[in-house]
Amino acid sequence: MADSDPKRAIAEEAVLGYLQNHPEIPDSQLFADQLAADGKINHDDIANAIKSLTGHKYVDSQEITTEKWLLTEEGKTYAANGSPEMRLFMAIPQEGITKEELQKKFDASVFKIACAQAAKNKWVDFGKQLVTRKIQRVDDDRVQTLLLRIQNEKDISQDDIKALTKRKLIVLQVKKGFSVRRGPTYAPKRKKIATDLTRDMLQRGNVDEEDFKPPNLNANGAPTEGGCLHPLLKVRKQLKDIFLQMGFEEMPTNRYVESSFWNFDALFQPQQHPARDSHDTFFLKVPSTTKELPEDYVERVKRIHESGGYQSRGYGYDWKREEANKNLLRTHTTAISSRMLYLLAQKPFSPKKYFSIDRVFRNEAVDRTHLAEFHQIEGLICDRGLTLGDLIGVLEDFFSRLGMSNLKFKPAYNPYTEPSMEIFGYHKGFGKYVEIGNSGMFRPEMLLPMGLPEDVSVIAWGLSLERPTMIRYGIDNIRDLFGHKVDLALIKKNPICRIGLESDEEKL
Ligand code: FB9
Repeated sequence: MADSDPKRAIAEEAVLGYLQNHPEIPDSQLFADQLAADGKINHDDIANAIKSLTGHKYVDSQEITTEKWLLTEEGKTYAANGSPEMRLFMAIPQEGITKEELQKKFDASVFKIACAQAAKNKWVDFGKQLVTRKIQRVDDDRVQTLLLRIQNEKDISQDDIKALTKRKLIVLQVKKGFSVRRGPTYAPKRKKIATDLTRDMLQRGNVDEEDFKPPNLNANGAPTEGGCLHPLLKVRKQLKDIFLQMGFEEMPTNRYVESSFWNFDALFQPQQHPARDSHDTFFLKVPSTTKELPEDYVERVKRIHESGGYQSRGYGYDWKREEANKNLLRTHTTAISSRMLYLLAQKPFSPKKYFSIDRVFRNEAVDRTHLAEFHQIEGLICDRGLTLGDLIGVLEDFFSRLGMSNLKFKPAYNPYTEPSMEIFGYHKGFGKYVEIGNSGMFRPEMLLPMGLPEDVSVIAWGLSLERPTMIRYGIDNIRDLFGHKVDLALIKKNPICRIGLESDEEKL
């Protein structure tokens, strides 16, 4: 370091050299002023040298603060030429003088001050006609005297300091500096200290003569630019753990492209349902239609839509195969639930608890909480004789693990569940109820055509991944969480996610 910056080297040499035959440098400011003569170095160089020499224990140094009163430009003129009030007094002849006459002798700003001060000192009388002396003579131009004393670094009383400061004739100069003494490893010259053990040293075999820089064990290591998880993935991990702890298994959601059949028809969602037009759904141009569907099952779905069955009267419309064949970007992971339930029905029945967390796409207006895609979280339990009570029970268990308690349920409508409920949970952080999801019991018109036994019912619920993440990380605009506008700092520095496990102050 020293060798790279010549000024530093000069400053170090000056400090170490001076201490060779002086016990200390009492004030680095004064020391620098003496050195500044040859203008090569200034106090900053000296200060940096002292800091670095202190770091290597060549010297011991204490920070000192020196205060000094300096005259302002105005103060300097008064010190040189006398105070304006004194000069005014002197300019008034015994017989007095008209103000106009007197004014001519001074420039405006000074004349004003002179009059004010002379009046205050009761030296002068400003009559209607004439300006006259109130006293015969003024012995001492106190202001000038005080200013000169300061100039000669002599002390004056606090009151005088206050008066002169008020007249902006003096200012306090505060200087930071050091007092320096020889340190434990003092040497007149800085010894080149080795920072690393090198091959040459080993070859030269004089390692123990080498002077090694003491390792700075408090130095921060090189920042480890390790990977970091996007907050969404942290919350997703939390939710996966909750599902796995509750004995659920994850459904394979690695297919964004879905056929209308599995995304809508299999869920008993009628083909004229508003969600099935391109205003809400992204339909694919290529490949625009699905290749194969389980024909016998399709037949049963067609029938249940057209004319019902299983005590349902269906929708009574003309169901079109080509509509079901249309490919789209799935609008919900419930499309995967329908596939998995259909597969489950193809073998002897065994109860199942499934979950999915993955992207879904909806052609919606983008706003603070909605993008054209979000991550849906879905849970379903398929078993004999499940009731709405079971659904409510499992929801209370699930959301309690997310720190949401005393849930409230509001009747809702989904084409594929009856009854359906919107779920509301009390959020301590917000101090209010927030909508935390939707749920219901899959309709028999969905389950029976799949081939599931009559007494098997399926309870299910869904929520988004973005909402809990925004709440957990205090993000109020979804565009700050997901997409090209995300600021990487948020990704790099966001706290661990322990939803539901947070202490109160952690709660948002
Ligand atoms: O996530 C939502 N809210 C939410 C969830 C958790 C949370 O914080 C947690 C603990 C800290 C806070 C809020 N919602 C669902 C509710 C609203 O945000 C809603 O306005 C937006 N919804 C999305 C859909 O928007 C069009 C969230 C998304 C949603 C809605 C319904 C389902 C899935 C996602 C579903 C379903 C379903 C129903 C029955 C059967 C199967 C699936």
